Amino acid sequence: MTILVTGASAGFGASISRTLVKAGYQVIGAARRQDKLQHLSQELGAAFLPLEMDVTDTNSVDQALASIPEQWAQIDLLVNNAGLALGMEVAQEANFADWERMIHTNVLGLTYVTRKILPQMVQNNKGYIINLGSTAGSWPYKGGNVYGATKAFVRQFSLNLRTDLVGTRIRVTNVAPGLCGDTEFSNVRFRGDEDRVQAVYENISYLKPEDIANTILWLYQTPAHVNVNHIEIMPVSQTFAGLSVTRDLA
Ligand code: 8X3
Repeated sequence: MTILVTGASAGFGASISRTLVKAGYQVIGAARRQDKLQHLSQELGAAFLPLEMDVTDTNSVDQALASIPEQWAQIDLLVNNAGLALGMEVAQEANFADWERMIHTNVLGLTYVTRKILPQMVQNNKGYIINLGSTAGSWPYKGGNVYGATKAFVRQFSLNLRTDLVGTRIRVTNVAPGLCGDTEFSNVRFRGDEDRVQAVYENISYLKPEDIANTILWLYQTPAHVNVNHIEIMPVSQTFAGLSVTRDLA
């Protein structure tokens, strides 16, 4: 039984791959950056198969999936982890190219990989799809505009998948993490602006990638009759802000 993790070269994806290999599973780690995947491959050994794949390029996904060796080809768990946030400007000032790239990766990339893998799972009447959503998909925040909307898509797509899969044994979960550090998330979002990145995590006990990886391991190991539809995880240091009201706005 094989697990396919997208965005495996760093952050959540690398941690999920590590945790699942250590738990005894065989993991295909898909990503664009081959140098990083090779490092992970050296670390994890024969139970890890690095796979060059750009989820935003349908040809790349097709070729990558077609190149999986026979003994790895039966995907039992797909972890749709590849995704990113770009920028935090308010909508009226945001860079449209950033919006396009987030939609392309977080929405189109995730749906394309899912559409490719799902028929095999349905044919076997067995499989599990775990999508990486975000608290940003449920809780709006300033500057979250399109990033949050892509993650709301991921949450609803996960629920709708389960609806289509009625009568099958295929499980689907949306995993929605809140503030998490020790990943490239904020470096990518703020384009390497170290001061802004550090400000996000200053004096905060944030979630670690291992927290998410352990959640995914737990989900995968729940009994076959259990389906967790949606799981949201925040660090204790984070909670809700409530609605905002502007006074004297006639
Ligand atoms: C990560 C959580 O709050 O940075 O998706 O959007 S947040």
